[in-house]
Amino acid sequence: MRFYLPPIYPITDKELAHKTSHLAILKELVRGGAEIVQIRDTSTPIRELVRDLMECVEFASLKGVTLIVNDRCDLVLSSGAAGVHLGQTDLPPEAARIILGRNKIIGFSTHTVEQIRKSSYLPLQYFGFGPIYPTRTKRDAAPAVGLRRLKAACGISPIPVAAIGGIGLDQVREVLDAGADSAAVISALMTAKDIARQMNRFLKAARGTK
Ligand code: 3NM
Repeated sequence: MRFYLPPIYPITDKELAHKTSHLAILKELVRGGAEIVQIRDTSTPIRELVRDLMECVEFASLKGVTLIVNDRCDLVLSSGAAGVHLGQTDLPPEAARIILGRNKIIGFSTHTVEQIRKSSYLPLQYFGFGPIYPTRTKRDAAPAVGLRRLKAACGISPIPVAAIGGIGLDQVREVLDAGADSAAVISALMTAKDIARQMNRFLKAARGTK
């Protein structure tokens, strides 16, 4: 499967964005130029989430945007999303691959260089690696790993790496310069007054033209 990981990887959070649907956030992100979006939700009742997700998938396919769902392979299949992002304590990637088949994207969170080394043989399209900086968005986040470890992780990874955790506009260039293919961002996008404009600023920062 061909997979391109764009330089900015936005992740939705309805609470931080003060929005009632992921669709509303997705529309803003796409207006700002997003090419990939992860829908992340740990609290919405499943039936409401499924409805929202169906609309997100329809919108994303209309716009040619890659839609990834956090954690839930069942929701990926039922909605027709492009793939799933898995954490270390979610369904193992091998099991997810059996469920999803060959044509879905699977991303996998890692927090140490050793985890990347041990996961190199897995059927994945990209790694998440972090948190690079301290973050308050994920309650059970691992200790911050910093740029030196990010560089080491990118150096040994056979697949693209999305750096995550505490990344704001001022950190984008340094994580990309350390070797990351992408900067994944939650709070610095979701808490912006104008999410579309902020998305655009992040893309400009990635290009070094902010
Ligand atoms: N995963 P923010 S850090 C969802 O280290 C998530 O795997 C992480 O949010 C990891 O951009 C994180 O607001 C939170 O710091 C990222």
